[in-house]
Formats: sequence, C-alpha cells, structure tokens
Amino acid sequence: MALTAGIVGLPNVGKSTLFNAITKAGAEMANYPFATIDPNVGMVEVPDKRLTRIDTLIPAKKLIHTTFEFTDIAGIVKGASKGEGLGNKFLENIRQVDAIVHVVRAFDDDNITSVTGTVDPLDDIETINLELSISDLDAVNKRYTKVEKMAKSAKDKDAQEEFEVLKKIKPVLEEGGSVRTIDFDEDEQKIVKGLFLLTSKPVLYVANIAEDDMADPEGSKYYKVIEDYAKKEKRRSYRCFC
Ligand SMILES: Nc1nc2c(ncn2[C@@H]2O[C@H](COP(=O)(O)OP(=O)(O)OP(=O)(O)O)[C@@H](O)[C@H]2O)c(=O)[nH]1
Ligand SMILES: [Mg+2]
Repeated sequence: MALTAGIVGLPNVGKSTLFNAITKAGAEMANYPFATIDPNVGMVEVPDKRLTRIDTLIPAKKLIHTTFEFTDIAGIVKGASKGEGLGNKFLENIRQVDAIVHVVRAFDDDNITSVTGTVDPLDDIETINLELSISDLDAVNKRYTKVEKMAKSAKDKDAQEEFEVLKKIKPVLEEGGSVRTIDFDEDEQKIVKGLFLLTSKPVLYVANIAEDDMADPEGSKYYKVIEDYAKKEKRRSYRCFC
C-alpha cells in the first residue's frame, strides 16, 4: 500500500511548487494566496535498488516499486479554525495520511506576497501547528462526549481504554500542543492511530530556501531557525522525523 503525506503551510509559501517538484503533476503555482483551493493529489514511485537487485537474481514478471502519495492542500492562516481565510475544513482531506510535510517560507523576495507581511519561520510554524492542534481538539471533543458515555458501561472495555487515551490527549491539545509529544504505550498507540489526529503524525519540516542559499543551506538564517525548531520538537516527540 502507498505511503501517504499531506502538505501543509501558510498560503503562498511554495507548497504547490514542492508538490510539483516531487510529483511532476503540474498543479497551479501562483503568486497570490489561496491559489490552491481543491486538493491536488499526486503519486510518485519510490525506486528501491534492493528490489532491482532481487529482480536480477530472481527475475519477476513485473517489477512494482512502492509508491508515495502526496496531497497538496489550501494554505492555512492564523484563525483558520474560526473561519479566517478558507477556514480549516479542508484539513479533513489529510486526516488519514501517514505523515505531514510542513512547508515553511525561508526566502526573501519582495515580489512574492507574504500573508503575514514578514518572513518569520518560527511564527509561521507555530501558527500552523496551533491550527492543527485546534482542528484535532475539535475532533477529540466530538469523540470525548460519545466515548465518555460508552465508557460508563462496565462491559465496554474498548471505550474505557479509548477514554483514558482521550483524557491524556485533550489537555495537551487545549494548551496548543501536539499529540506526538505525549508518551503512549503500545496499546495506546494503536488507539491514537485510529483517531486520525494530525498532530499525532510524524512531521517533516521543509525549509523553502532561496536559490542563492542552495549551495550552503546552513548559511541561511531562516534554515537554522527551522532546523532548531525541528530538533527541539524531535527531542520532545516520541516519533518525529525531521
Ligand atoms: N523567490 C522564490 N519564490 C518561490 C519559491 N518557491 C515558490 N515560489 C513562488 O511563490 C509563489 C507561491 O508558490 P506556490 O507553490 O503556489 O505556493 P502555495 O504555498 O502552494 O500557495 P497557496 O496554494 O496559495 O497556498 C509562486 O509564484 C512561486 O513561484 C522560492 O523558493 N523562491
Ligand atoms: Mg498551492
């Protein structure tokens, strides 16, 4: 089965540009916020040298490499959960993905509109992560009331276990935190997976740096900020790849 990832970020930061670079799907890229409204979905093959090697030893009728599916969605702005911008309802499109790709603007260019008016990677990351937490909190709150009732029945062990997990998650989301920073045992992790929470997924922060910084990304002041944030989060997370 294909692995799946959802691309998130502020409007006009280069999400569709990245999506096109990976998938060659030719989605619209434009210098205005909310160029993407309906999600773009693209699939790429992930070549695996080991598979090719096995095929030379034991030839197969057909060689099928695994695939990775990317979904490029609309940009999120501060207050999206309260209806700002396009709102955050489209986050539902990526609830079921395996991982989140978080694109952060890390280039100066007066010709490319910034919805915040500045280039501030840390503020941008925190804005998006807060909106993801709020979206998860909505989902958890809906589930909480329902599962709380079910858990009162002594026979419903599943509901009781889920309720314990929801009790762990809710306060973290209420503080604007991410579910991936909570420690869960193996059984709890299975329950968390079934809740399809965006902040429980591994996240890959992508610094969209200027072409001039390509030769020495670490020389970019913006890159460093993003890398430091990702490293800090990794320390706090039980599973996060950066
Ligand atoms: N200077 C510069 N411009 C870039 C870079 N990456 C993307 N752009 C430009 O930024 C604009 C927005 O790019 P998109 O890929 O459409 O951005 P998006 O995040 O998908 O935007 P929305 O769908 O509106 O949220 C386009 O004009 C791109 O050509 C970059 O690294 N440097
Ligand atoms: Mg776009």
